[in-house]
Amino acid sequence: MTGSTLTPGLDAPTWPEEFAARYRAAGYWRGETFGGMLRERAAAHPDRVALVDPAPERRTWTYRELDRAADRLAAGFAARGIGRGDRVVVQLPNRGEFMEVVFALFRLGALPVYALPAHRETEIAHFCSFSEAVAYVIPDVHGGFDHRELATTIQERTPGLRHVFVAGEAGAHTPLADVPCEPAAEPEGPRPHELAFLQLSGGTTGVSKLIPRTHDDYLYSLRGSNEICGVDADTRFLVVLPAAHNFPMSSPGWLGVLYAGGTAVLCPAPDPGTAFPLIERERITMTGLVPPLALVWTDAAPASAYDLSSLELVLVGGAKYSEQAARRLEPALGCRLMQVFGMAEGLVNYTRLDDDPETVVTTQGRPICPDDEIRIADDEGREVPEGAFGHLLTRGPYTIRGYWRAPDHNRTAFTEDGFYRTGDIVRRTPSGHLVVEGRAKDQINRGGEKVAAEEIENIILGHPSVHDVSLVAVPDEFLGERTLAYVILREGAEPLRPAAVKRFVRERGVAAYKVPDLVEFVDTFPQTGIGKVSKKHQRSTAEQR
Ligand code: OOB
Repeated sequence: MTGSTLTPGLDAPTWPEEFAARYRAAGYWRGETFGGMLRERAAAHPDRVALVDPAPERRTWTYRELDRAADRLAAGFAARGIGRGDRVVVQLPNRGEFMEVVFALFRLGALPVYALPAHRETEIAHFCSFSEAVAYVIPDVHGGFDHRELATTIQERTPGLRHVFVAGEAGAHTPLADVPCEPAAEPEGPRPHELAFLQLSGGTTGVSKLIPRTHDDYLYSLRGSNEICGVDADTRFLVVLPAAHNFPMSSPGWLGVLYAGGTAVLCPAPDPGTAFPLIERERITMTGLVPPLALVWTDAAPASAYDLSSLELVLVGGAKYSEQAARRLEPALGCRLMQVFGMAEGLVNYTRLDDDPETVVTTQGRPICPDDEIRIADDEGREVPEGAFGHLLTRGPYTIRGYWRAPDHNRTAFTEDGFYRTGDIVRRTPSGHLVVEGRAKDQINRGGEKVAAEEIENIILGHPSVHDVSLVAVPDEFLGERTLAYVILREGAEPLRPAAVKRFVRERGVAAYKVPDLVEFVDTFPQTGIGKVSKKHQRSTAEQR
């Protein structure tokens, strides 16, 4: 049996022992943990700057300071009963507290559940209740939104949520600043093969799935990414995208940079007006962007008065980057481009620094690891001829074997022999690079932000005037795709305006990027041969509008 084994305590299928042994023997899994990694770096170069949080006043953490902050915060969390295996929903923006909190949790073996700052009541309530979280960590106010009020509502709905910690003015909750205390003894901490955190899936179903990543597997993906991207102790990485997302975290991201002993600089907002002065002031060498942002930077850079000459490499990924846009980046920003096609479930592909320029602008890269197994299959699961396109399936040393506590979903999302069905349609070039041609999953990729159609359809179906709804992607020059909700009203229902549908979704408390961009009322949906809604047909109708 080459499928997967369910290990007690992990709450998810994991790699069968024969694979685990192979990955250890190959040197991918080295028995390190995140807590141990920070401890080692702090011992090796205590005074090097690990983190810079430039706003509102510039704060820095040396490796020694970050290590110590993590220890003290871990001791404070432990004193409040938080320990190994406990889940803690972390919803912090790009601020230094984010890294202090997650390293404190790593040290205890407690599992951060990474929420995005944009998430609202519906998502957070699900993460807290589904993960049976014992604590929730928030900023006070971020982007004009008061997270403390949301936390109060969530706590009322989730009896098991014992603590709310607030970075800033705490109101009715516990100030995060009050938590740290002197550690009495070293916590026992997690084992390398155990879970480090739960990442969120882009999702194709009604609710996001949780992705269980281990210390061993994630640390390997950092090491592999660092080698490919040339990350070392001199790298100064600007964290532009939300730090909780897998791309800015690990491709190579702030965790990769900390692994290498470099410096991560936290960017409070992604616009050139905020980022360019920081690149100049902090002598940034590397960053990662989603395609729409790369476009904005490409347009803004030539006329910018800021000195961007320290930039060596910009990674672009999360959604398809058009070839035309890709060709413009290097001349405009005066640095190298690398495309990255990754997923929080594991597999990450990069173009390489020694690839020829055509490969860099026309492909989405090749896998990190020689033991990343790639299968490109037709609808029946048969491998397609070399160079033809098909469904991408993958298995390897840092790709999960199953979602957390989701046995039913796992049966369809993974093959019996443990391959993850990515839902992406790709082809492989003779050099082994992948080109993303499309998507089979029912998801809209809104400039890197993923919207599961079913999640939003379920919400709109709750409207008393709505009989049926279908959410599809429409092409968009800037975002790549936007969302369009086709709505059939109930017979005799009051006519609705598109704005009322959008407001209804917003008021249910979801991230703003999930509110439909467009709403159209129709009488019927096109059907497939067996009577299902034909989204393919709807997408092509939408394209011709
Ligand atoms: C990254 O991770 P997720 O989990 O938010 O989304 C994964 C999905 C992929 O399955 C694919 O559908 C899409 O996002 N995607 C791309 C892409 N990169 C991701 N589609 C086309 N071209 C690309 N370059 O988005 C993510 C995780 C780690 C590194 C980079 C991106």
